[in-house]
Amino acid sequence: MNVVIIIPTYNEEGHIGDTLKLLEHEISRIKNHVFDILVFDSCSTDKTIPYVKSLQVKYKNIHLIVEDKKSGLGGAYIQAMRYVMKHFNADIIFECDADGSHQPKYVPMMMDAIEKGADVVVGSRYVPGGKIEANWAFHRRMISRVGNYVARLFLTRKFHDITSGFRATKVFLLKDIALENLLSKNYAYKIHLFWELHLRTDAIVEVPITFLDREHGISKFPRNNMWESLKVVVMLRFRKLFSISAL
Ligand SMILES: Nc1nc2c(ncn2[C@@H]2O[C@H](COP(=O)(O)OP(=O)(O)O)[C@@H](O)[C@H]2O)c(=O)[nH]1
Ligand SMILES: [Mg+2]
Repeated sequence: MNVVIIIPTYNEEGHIGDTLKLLEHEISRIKNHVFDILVFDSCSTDKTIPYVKSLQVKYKNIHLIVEDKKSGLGGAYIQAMRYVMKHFNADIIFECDADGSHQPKYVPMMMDAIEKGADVVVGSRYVPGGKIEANWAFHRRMISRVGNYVARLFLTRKFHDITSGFRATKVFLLKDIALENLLSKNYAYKIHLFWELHLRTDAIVEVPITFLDREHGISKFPRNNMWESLKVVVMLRFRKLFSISAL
């Protein structure tokens, strides 16, 4: 299969080098699939962009797109996914943070789940065996826990980590979704995208991961995204209630 790992970046000079090198190490050990990495940057003002460019000299499968104006995490992913669907012959798209929280060592396990028939694999912090390292900032940990709790309460109890940002998804599903119409262009896009995916397939598997805290830089999670996430959850429930069709 052809796999593209999308890494969104905004000022990740402290991490992007290690993340890319670790990913290259993991994917070099997987012989039966072809991997590309697409870094989608939103005009980082630090050394993220030159750092990625320097690694492109060594690793020919690293691609870089820099958008003109910061459009938010969802905006970045929507553009990156549409680019991949247009320009790569990809079967699988990974969503993966740049800051080391999503450990590349889980990529082989996630690909195993795909090989066994999963359409969507979620790196899950909230299934048995999964965890978040204790040093993740208290407020960030609470937002994640409460966000997941509310999303599960209003949407579906079937899954445990609806807001995980570490996922592998079959492209045929993404092609069926009008990504530009997702209700959020920021972090809450994850909830809506997951909702649309679960309407289209039963083959969603959660695999346990240990989520590490970033060692450098700061979280880019905008505080007001808590309310946006709540709004998205309520709107999705409302749509379901009144049988308003999926995207
Ligand atoms: N391209 C792009 N990436 C972003 C944006 N906001 C956050 N990111 C990236 O999304 C990932 C998750 O962000 P992070 O700050 O670690 O959020 P947290 O872990 O949820 O607190 C990181 O790789 C960030 O660099 C954005 O506006 N554009
Ligand atoms: Mg992070």
